[in-house]
Amino acid sequence: MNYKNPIIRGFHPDPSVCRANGKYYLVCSSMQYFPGVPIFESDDLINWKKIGNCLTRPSQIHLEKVRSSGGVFAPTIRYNNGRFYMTTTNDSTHQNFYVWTDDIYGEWSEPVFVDQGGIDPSLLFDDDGKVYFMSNGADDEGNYGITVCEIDIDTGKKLSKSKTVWKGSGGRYLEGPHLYKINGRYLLLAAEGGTEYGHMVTYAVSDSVFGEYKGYDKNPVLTNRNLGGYEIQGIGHGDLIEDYNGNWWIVCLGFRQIGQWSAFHHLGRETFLTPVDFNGVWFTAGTNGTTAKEYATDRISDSVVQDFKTVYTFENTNHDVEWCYLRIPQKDNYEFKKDRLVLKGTSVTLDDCDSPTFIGIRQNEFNSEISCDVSADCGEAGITMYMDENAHYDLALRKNGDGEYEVIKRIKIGEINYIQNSVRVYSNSITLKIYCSNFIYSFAALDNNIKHELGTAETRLLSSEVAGGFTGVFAGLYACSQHGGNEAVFSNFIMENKE
Ligand code: 6LW
Repeated sequence: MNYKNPIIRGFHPDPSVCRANGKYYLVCSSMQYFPGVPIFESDDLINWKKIGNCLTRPSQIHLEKVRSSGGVFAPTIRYNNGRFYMTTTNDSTHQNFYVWTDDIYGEWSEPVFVDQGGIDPSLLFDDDGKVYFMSNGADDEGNYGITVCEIDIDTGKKLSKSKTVWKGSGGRYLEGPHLYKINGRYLLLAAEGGTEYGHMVTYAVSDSVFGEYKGYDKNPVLTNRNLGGYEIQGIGHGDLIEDYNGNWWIVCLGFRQIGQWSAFHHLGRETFLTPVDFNGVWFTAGTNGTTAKEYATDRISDSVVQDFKTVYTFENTNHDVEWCYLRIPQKDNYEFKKDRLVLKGTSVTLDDCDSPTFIGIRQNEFNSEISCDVSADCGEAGITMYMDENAHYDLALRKNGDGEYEVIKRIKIGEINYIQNSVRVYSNSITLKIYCSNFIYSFAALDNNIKHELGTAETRLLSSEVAGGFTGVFAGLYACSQHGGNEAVFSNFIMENKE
């Protein structure tokens, strides 16, 4: 069969994968968004369905006023003896912890903290029953690198010293460690080069868990850093998986740049699947060590068809699963009816590093059309293409000082914050439309079937290269009001992706 990368599109970075009960499960980072750590399920490694989130209760994760791209960093998912474990870092509190569940469709436990620093924790359940915890932190002697300790999985308590076992192949930002026991040897996978254009996957092997580790002599085993002008960049931070037929793969992150010679990406880091070949102890990955946009593979049956969801509506999405809030939401400000959503605005705006009344869904393709009916009597309510509080484009209905309704288009890029266009409308119930393409967003509004064009804005200015950070653009529905108390009704939401 042929499959296309990325396999999970839009902001889904730092993937980690495990298998259990005949299926595959995958998690990603979620940063300042809530609920935290989305979980996907698959039968074939190609088609992934979002089934929930690991961190669904404020008691599990501190996110209040955390900086954008802080919060929940790279997670790892593992399955052992009937139980799923997800370990991650809250980068804003500098704590590593794990949560567990015996029911992948249910709630996860309260956090169990582990007293080892660094980011990107992972777990190895060894075949002798011991459990190892690793991260990219310092060890008990103050050495930096990939650091491992043994833990008691019931309490999170360390049963050994933390020991730095590998310093990587020489790239900057050694992170994302995952340790495996394969054919009696320990294999340590890591990311180096930083999560941008120099990103890569490297590894080392050892006969014993605490080392000594010998690096693969052709590291990096996987990187797109030399593929100038190729759409897919930033390949790195992977997790190995052996499928149910004995084939090996890496899920890893990467991103799609907006144009061949336009090194900007605004959809965030996404999840890719790369075939792996083991040759005894060592493995190679991808197409000469790179990840391609499309693979023809006989490892997956021809009867598997890759099926991307292209239409998102209120009716066909589960708001608890597919939609996200910023930080910890005030739940009373969100009321879901069957076919509409009522939002109550507060004085917190999209420019604040806080929790405005906002609910968003990831923009997961370059070409997309977004439309929603909005009605509101006061305040401001609309759709935002939101990267973070310093980079967003808003299209909204609002009542101006003279008591008239208008549709505004706001540009917020760093210190630039202005209403770049506005048009008078005669109804307090209008349709907002945003057309997304690689390079521009176009904005329009329909007032009693009269279409007003509000011009365009560049996607580039919402990209990670301009705005910074580790997230990707969301299409968000929002409401705000200087004096609080406005109620806005959203209906007929549709985001439709085009090829
Ligand atoms: C993550 C780190 C990284 O923790 O980005 O790509 C950080 N690598 O490993 C945030 O996603």
